[in-house]
Amino acid sequence: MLIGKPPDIQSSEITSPDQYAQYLDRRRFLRGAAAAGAAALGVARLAEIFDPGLRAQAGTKLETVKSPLTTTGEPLTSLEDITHYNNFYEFGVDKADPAKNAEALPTRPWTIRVEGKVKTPKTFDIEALLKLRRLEERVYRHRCVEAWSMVIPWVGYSLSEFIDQCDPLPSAKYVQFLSYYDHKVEKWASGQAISWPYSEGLRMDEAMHPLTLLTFGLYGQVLPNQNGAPVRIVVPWKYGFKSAKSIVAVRFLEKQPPTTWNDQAANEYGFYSNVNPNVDHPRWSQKVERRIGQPFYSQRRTTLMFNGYADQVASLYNGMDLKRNF
Ligand SMILES: Nc1nc2c(c(=O)[nH]1)N[C@H]1C(S)=C(S)[C@@H](COP(=O)(O)O)O[C@H]1N2
Ligand SMILES: [Mo]
Repeated sequence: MLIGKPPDIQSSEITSPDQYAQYLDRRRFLRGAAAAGAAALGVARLAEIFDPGLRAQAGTKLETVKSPLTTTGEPLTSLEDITHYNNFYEFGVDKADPAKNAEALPTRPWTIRVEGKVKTPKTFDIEALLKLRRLEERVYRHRCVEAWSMVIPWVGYSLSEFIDQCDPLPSAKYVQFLSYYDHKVEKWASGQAISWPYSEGLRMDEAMHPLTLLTFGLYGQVLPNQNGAPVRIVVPWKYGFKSAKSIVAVRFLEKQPPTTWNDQAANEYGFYSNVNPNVDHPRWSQKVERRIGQPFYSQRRTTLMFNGYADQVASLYNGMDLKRNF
């Protein structure tokens, strides 16, 4: 039997989370039907019956509670923009590439390896992580170092809840996050001058801060692959590149870990990378940002210190020169 590529709905036609879910349902259905060779059955749930793993895919609803740590009342960026204007270099360098290519990412089975300065190294399965704590919906501002921003309703719980399960030793001063990397899957990565896997890191107190989110979803649904499925980090007071996607390992370390963008250009991307309008990037200003998806007359906004989270996080950096430690 021959079933071709699912007839792609133009992404411009997708406007609401519900429509997006329907679109994904349809794709899952078609895939499942192809696998079963039973398209004629025409049952929407067919895919799930034949492949329970598909339930874990983007668009699946997640049960959430509202979080008091939702820190903005600004209008949300549309699901369309959040899922079609991405940085995920493993799947290509253009903003539109991850939406086209990240379908190749196998999000099940999935585990996170915990290594380094811990009582005992362990491996956590994604299903266990999803059940570890109640999932919260948290709306955060998202500020890319490229001076654009969004407002995103993430789903997850504080990374500290996970770190507590890892039993780090007192000697653990930093945490490193490593993203999934397979050059056969992420064919777009090998042509780039980056040494994969994507690596990011935080100081232990930053990682333990309640705002730092272990993230499983957005808009009440499982993360779309292009946004870092099935699990990623979100650190809302730092430039977006600190928020590693699709993580497979968490390492507790005594020393500051090497990180991808800092390795690329240490003078442009510091280890801390706190959003700071007073420290310009060598090639552009960080004083203003362009809010994606807003009408042109309201796109330009003043960038706020620590991306607007100064009240919560400024004390982490007491006594530090933030121009030197950029
Ligand atoms: N593994 C990995 N993680 C990554 C990136 C990447 O290229 N690879 N890009 C970073 C950058 S620069 C940003 S702005 C955010 C973008 O997240 P979003 O696409 O969900 O908005 O992911 C960050 N995490
Ligand atoms: Mo970014």
